Amino acid sequence: MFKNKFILLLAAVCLFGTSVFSQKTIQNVDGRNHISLNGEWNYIIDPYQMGYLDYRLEPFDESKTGKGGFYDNITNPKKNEKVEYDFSKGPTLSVPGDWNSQDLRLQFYEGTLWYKKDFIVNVKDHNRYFIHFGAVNYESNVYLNGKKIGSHKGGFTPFQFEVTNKLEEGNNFIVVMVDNTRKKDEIPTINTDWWNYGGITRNVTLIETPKTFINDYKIQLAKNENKIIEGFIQLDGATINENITLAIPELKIKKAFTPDENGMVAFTIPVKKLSYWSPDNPKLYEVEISTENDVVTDKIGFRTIETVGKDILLNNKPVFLKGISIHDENPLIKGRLRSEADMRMMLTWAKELGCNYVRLAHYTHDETMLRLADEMGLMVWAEVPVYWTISWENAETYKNAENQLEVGIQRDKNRASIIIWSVGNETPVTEPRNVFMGNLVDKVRALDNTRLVSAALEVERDGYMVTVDDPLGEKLDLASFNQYGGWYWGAPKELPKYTFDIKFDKPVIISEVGGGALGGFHADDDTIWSEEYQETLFVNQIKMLEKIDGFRGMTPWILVDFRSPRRQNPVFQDFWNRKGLISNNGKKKKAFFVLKSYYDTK
Ligand code: GCB
Repeated sequence: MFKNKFILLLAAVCLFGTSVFSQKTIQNVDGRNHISLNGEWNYIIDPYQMGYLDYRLEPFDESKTGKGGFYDNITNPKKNEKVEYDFSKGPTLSVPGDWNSQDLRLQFYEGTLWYKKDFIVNVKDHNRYFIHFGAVNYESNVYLNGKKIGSHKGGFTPFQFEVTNKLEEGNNFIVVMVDNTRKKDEIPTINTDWWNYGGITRNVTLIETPKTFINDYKIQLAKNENKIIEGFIQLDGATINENITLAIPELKIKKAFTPDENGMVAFTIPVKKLSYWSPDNPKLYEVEISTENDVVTDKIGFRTIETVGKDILLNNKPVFLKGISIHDENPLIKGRLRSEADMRMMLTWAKELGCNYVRLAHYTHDETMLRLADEMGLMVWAEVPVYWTISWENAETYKNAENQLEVGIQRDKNRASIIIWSVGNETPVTEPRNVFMGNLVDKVRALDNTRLVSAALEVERDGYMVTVDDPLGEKLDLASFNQYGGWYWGAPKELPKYTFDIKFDKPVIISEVGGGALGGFHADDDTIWSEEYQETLFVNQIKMLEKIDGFRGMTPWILVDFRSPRRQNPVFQDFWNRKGLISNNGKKKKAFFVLKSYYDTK
């Protein structure tokens, strides 16, 4: 009996897709008709989940108690009615934006917080509506006009809920319960070297589409083919046999297609002459996809990327990756990047450093960041937060990691800037980990065969010999690893004595290298935390790395100082990781110029 019920439940879950992981989201949200739900949202800090659980820790069930949670958003209680919350009289937070940087009480907060926003819609019967979140860290329950519309977990990937027939004409309100409690079995796990910024950190958008609309598309060069554009277009809706037109006017491409019974069209289009996307020529073509009722435009670049022996070839030419690592954080506000201007600031600093490449560590960054990288000519290493020591043997944890990877690839597959998908960072070599990460590599290859797959591995040391021999390396396209000579091991001046034994005949990419310095602190170059120490570390690193056979690029750690609860030295750190080449005040440290002059001549 119980078993039958369980099977039924399982079937229901599959049928109605109540998974808390992200579903495929609409491609190119900004390219759709939409209303932004960004702006000021009222909030309630709720460390005991008062707005969700009764005193027996059961979720409120209005049908039994007549009393609901904060999602009811009661605003004008009757004179004898006891209501112990009121969004409308409470303070507000800016969305997008983490909560930690907006209210001093929340700087270290990890727990539950409720958001509420009123909005007005003129509902059109012939359209469909979706509420789309760019990212919410970490778990969320979303309610529209007092009714739950869905849940989600994963702090850096987008998700959406269809709200057709659920919106009211005129006034509506949305309530989001967010919980950023760290948990061992999640992705990431409890231990990270970055701030656990909570809240609705990215855009919230109400998307309006026709009944049948262009849901998704991929338009890229085929694997290692520089004269064939390949991809698909996917419709969603009742009349998925609508004809589709794909136009790239500058290339004189205009093709009409009839989709199959699933609303899908797969195509290959030969092209004669293309201006290839590269850092020197970040050419993007205007692309237009249309049906009888819908039209979406995008800007898309075309390039090839592959490895041959120890070389990386971009558009068939060897390229050296002059990079820097970047977190999604604006040091000037001590919070997540909130706007296109914030993101442009970061990438402009990378350009000033002479970069042609960035590592967007250690999780999926904002879609706008990738669009800017496309526009500004920066190649990108994109990553999932499979970081340090996670629960390798938990099947749910794996599902979560795979979902975050898949949703990131699904969202950004049209960005020419992305050349590498990374499946994780500094994970310890054990059999369960090799299986877990090996499966992620296979997943990436199944989803996208046009880009390189990598991970930031670790090194082993014996005297002056540094070895890279992680078995996962066999499955990757690059010999990519973090090494902290001059900081976590060895003195900066000794670095040129080290040699590397790398067991893979692949391009060598140093995914992290660096050391800390407090901006403005000057001393001799043997004094740790001084700018001079960091400067000498970089001078000698470069000497050491240049000797490595197959050295094809690097992303030193890191562009700017960033916040971390693990960095507690009150004089030199004060909750900042000081490995930035730029200080938290935006001032360039001496090492910035060492790396810049190296990149300028490379
Ligand atoms: C690493 C991690 C990075 C840390 C960095 C450090 O290897 O990948 O997330 O922030 O070291 O500063 O220790």
